[in-house]
Amino acid sequence: MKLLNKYITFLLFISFNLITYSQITKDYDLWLQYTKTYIYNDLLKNISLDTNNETEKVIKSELELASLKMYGFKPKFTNTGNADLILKKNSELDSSQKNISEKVNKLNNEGFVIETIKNSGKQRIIISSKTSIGLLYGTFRLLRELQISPNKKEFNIIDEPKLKVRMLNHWDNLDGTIERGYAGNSLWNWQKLPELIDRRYIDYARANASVGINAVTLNNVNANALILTPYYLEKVKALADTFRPFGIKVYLTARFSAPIEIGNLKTADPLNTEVQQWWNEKTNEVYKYIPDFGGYLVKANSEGQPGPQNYGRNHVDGANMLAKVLKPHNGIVMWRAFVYSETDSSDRAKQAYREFVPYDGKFEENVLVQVKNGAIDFQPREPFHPIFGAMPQSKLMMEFQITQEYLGFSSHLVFLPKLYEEVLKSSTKNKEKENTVAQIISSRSNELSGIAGVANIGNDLNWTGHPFAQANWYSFGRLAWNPELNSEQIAKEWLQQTFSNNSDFVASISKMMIKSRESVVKYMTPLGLHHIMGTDHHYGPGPWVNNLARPEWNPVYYHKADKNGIGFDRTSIGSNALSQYSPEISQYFGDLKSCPEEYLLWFHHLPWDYKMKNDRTLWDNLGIKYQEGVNEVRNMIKIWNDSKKYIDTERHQEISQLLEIQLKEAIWWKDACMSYFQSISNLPYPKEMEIPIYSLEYYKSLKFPYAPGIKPHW
Ligand code: GCW
Repeated sequence: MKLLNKYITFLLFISFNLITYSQITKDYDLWLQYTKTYIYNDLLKNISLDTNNETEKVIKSELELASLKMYGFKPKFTNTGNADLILKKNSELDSSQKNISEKVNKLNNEGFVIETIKNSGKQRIIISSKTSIGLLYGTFRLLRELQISPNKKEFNIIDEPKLKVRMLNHWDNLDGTIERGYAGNSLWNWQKLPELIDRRYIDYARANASVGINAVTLNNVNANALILTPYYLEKVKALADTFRPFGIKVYLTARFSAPIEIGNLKTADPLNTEVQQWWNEKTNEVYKYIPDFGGYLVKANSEGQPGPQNYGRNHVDGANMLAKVLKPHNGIVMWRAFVYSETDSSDRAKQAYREFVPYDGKFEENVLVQVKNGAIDFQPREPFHPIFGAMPQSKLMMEFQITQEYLGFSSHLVFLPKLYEEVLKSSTKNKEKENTVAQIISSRSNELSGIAGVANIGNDLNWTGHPFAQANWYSFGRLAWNPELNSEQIAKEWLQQTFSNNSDFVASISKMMIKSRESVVKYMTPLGLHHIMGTDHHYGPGPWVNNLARPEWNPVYYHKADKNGIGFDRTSIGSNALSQYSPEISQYFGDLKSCPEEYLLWFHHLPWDYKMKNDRTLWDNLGIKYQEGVNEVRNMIKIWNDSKKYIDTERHQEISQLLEIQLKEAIWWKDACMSYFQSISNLPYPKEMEIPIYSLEYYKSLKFPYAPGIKPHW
């Protein structure tokens, strides 16, 4: 009996570990699951590929892994024209493949062609590009196609990235914490680098390359100058060496006061020759470690970061000084436009435009001005930043946030491409004219262009804290490659690769993902409300906060609710932030008849009894929207429960549990915000709305000193 018990315990132990192990690897493997397919496909049996460089070795090992997992065999690598799959640079294609070579010739260096040809009576696939990196992208593309459509045998794909720099911005600190990180600590183990190359660095690079991300800034924009010292540069070099075969360049943030902090100079004035000399030497030193170093990302004169204005200089002086020292090395500067003045008491939404637009056309050609998608700060919904329509002579780079600082951290399922798409598709002139944000940031011929996403990646086993947050990393990469892609398509292909190819599953869950962004807007900041979250950590609602040092830090500054009404008047009789848009757009948002309800309180201050399109008052609609948000999360839970049979129990359960957090917090947002707004409007809740569970005092009393993403208050 005793022996039997021991045996059962042993079995339980084994099965528990197997379950845990499979969950861990599935979560860990991201969208590169290469799930076993029972459709026998011999496309990868014999592969012709040179392995002359590190990138080609990466291609080989990815094909081996994928083939083994999907089909159960390892491909044979040959060097003959008889292979099933032939990977060749266009310079190496033979004369019979001239038409493929012509197609490749028209593409940029990272573009590729995948084509099925017939020779010697057999079908073969050719992947061709000008470069090995292009071949790597082509390989990942083929593997995606094979996962999405296991039956497919004929390919006719031509593709190339529309943006040059497709970058993740890690807000990782040298102490291992991540500003606004909700998926654990930093991946970069500075202590053990450069010797220890964690397997995760390689898998991180694979994941990035698979969606075309080719640039990473390793450290926080709230920068620490120490990253530029030899002690760290040696470690940065180890990461750069690891990422290089995957086509990924490393960039660093440059703390503007570094010449003082690590260079022993008295000043960091960009016009001072000693300072210029210091940056020149420092930059040369960086390139000795990392010959293909990408360049510097700079947050200057923003939220306490030092910058040229400390010396009476301006953004152009600062950016161009760095651009000049990077130029000989082909490096670039990404100068952030996320600024709001410590002294300017006017509408914060207007300040970045004011500081930057006068300098249009003055930046060096290797400077990208990095602009957040909206003028405030990564809110669940913001109209596009007016700078996008106002600096035609400058190179503008988009900054999106992938980490969910204002969108429920990594506990809420929110599919962000809907937000990205909305901004990218926004027309800066008028609804009809071709002048979208996507077009503005895309490459004009061969010029420098870029897009950055603030990473949501940490050392959690599943990388992103929430399995569905992996979709945001994936989708950011896909949209960076082609900002015109459709978010629904991206959701579907991500699901197919990550979870299941079952068409019912993909149809219902992609629909749920697509709706999720609007749901979070509804239960957090409906009808154009914004910036009403808790102070510092930004966790949960805090619309009542009114005691912070600067007016624009306080939620009350943004919603301006009083007994008569609510909303921020940005029309000509208000702050006139609308004047920063083109006349057509300004008219569109400014006129109550055309302003979409989604942006109403962003641009208008309206009475509580203002009649909306559904003939109900603004007050009623506020409650209705908050409730809809909550109801939609309930519906997500239902849809997710119904999908149980399609995927593994472990990930299914994990996501169900996370959805419970989302529901709890959606109700909290609704209850706290509506209780607070009711204390001002003194109106009865609309009948559609469930009455708040607790009192306003209760919601106000909640404190979260250990919320993730900030340095804890001990
Ligand atoms: O979104 C805000 C964040 C800060 C961040 C800042 C920025 C890195 O709350 O944590 O700092 O924006 O983008 O610089």
